[in-house]
Amino acid sequence: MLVKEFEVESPNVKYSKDFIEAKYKYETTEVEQHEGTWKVKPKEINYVFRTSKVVPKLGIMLVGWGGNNGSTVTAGIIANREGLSWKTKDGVQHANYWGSVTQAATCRIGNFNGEEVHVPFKNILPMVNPNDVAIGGWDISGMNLAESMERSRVLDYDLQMQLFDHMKDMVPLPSIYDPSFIAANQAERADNCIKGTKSEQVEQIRRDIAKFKADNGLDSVVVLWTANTERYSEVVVGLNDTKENLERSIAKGEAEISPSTLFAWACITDNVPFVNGSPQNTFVPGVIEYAVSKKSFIGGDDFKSGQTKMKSVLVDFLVGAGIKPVSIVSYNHLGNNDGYNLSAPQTFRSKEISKSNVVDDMVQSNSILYKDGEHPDHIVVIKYLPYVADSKRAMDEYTSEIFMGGKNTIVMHNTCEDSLLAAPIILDLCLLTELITRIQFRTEDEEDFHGFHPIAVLLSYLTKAPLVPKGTPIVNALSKQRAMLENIFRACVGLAPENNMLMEYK
Ligand code: NAI
Ligand code: DG6
Repeated sequence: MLVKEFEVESPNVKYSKDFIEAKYKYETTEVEQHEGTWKVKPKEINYVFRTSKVVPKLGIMLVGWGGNNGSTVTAGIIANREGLSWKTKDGVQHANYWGSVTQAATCRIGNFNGEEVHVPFKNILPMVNPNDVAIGGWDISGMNLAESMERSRVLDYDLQMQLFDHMKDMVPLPSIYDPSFIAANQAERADNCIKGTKSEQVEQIRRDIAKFKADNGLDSVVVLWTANTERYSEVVVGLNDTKENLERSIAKGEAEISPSTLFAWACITDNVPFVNGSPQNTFVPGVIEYAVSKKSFIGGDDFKSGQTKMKSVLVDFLVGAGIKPVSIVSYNHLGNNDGYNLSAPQTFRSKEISKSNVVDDMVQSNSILYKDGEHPDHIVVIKYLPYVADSKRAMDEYTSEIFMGGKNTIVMHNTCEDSLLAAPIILDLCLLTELITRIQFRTEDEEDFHGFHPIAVLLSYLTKAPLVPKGTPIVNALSKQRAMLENIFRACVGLAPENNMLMEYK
């Protein structure tokens, strides 16, 4: 059963005009070692969560707006807003937000007369409706969004025809182009670039955001990088290792400061949340230090859409079942501009890193199966094949050691338009980022409320290589990432975590 709206009735939860305030008992454990014995001590911490109910008028600005993801997410929002339907060879299709955890997934909130009751994820806390967002952004290609949509070859023709007039006047703002960071083959589309020094480019991005906000009467803006994958920047002491050094390097126009780092710097300067949907190390130490000092949200890296999502489910299942994956071979071919850019070794390397580190926490969680330092063989191959366009093929082979020396090999073949997987993730990242800016909390010992850490770990479910503050465990397992998101939202309305114990029926 699906209920759309609910209110929690509890002495611990207060709803006022502007806030939902919930007292919440967080139960955890402390592990200690005393003279060779381990003690595990249950511990309770009392929190108060306060969520603003005032949903802002939100703007989303995409870097790489004219790309496959950018044009697809824009088309999807307009199609939903306008309630469009279109004909396909399989019948009439209606616009939807499938693939978005906030818009198309549910959470269990209880049981009514023996029937499980669920609520849309988006209705646990007040969230921006994606149909209401203003969308804009930058691209080094000046093509308008209607033609970009055509160039992408992602959406059905009949839908494209209906969207054309809505999108033909949407033209990306000029962007920061630095050929040394992306593949040389991208030069042919770079006709819309900001001139000037690195400092002038940063100032231009800040002006663009301020103008977009003013022109559209927005309360807040989230900026998200869905532009081409860059190569890694070198991290060098004195160059980008601290906030001060990075600031000086931007002022000096140092060559090793990437366009994505300049975007992040501009956003942090004005406390505009910035999310990185690509794998490169935009968040060099100097950026992280700046974001933390300004309490400005940053999140990333690299959308987790298909193959990696499966991996973070499958390896978690195998290792959690006491089965030992020993070989993981992940092969991809795709024919879109992302694949073209990734055909250069330096940009491929960024993607290889983010696709390869995703099983580490699961392997480390089970030293019955894996000796210290032992790891499955894991290889990632990406090939550019123009004919298949955005319809990426991902083939995976997982070999595991099982009972009594046996071997088990699982093979998967996934075919899907990559941008149709990424577009709802882009929406979720922006909507969730906005929401976490409205949540404040304190422990019962603290006087003042404060926000979450500026490194937005709550976005981990949506990213391949979650960015976390130093010292925070990196969680890659998809079910744990989703549980973190859901349970923190439940805490904000005073509900216990979903524990699946079902004691009522035992
Ligand atoms: P795309 O190549 O179609 O779009 C990227 C756009 O960025 C292009 O229009 C390009 O002109 C523009 N661009 C390049 N450098 C720029 C800059 N400095 N400033 C502004 N615009 C710039 O690629 P697509 O398929 O949209 O993917 C975008 C990014 O998302 C890629 O880095 C890709 O690896 C990443 N990604 C995509 C996933 C998917 O499922 N589609 C999943 C995970 C990550
Ligand atoms: C080749 O794999 C192209 C990449 O951009 C991926 O399609 C993208 O990163 C999605 O990866 P995954 O592993 O989440 O499917």
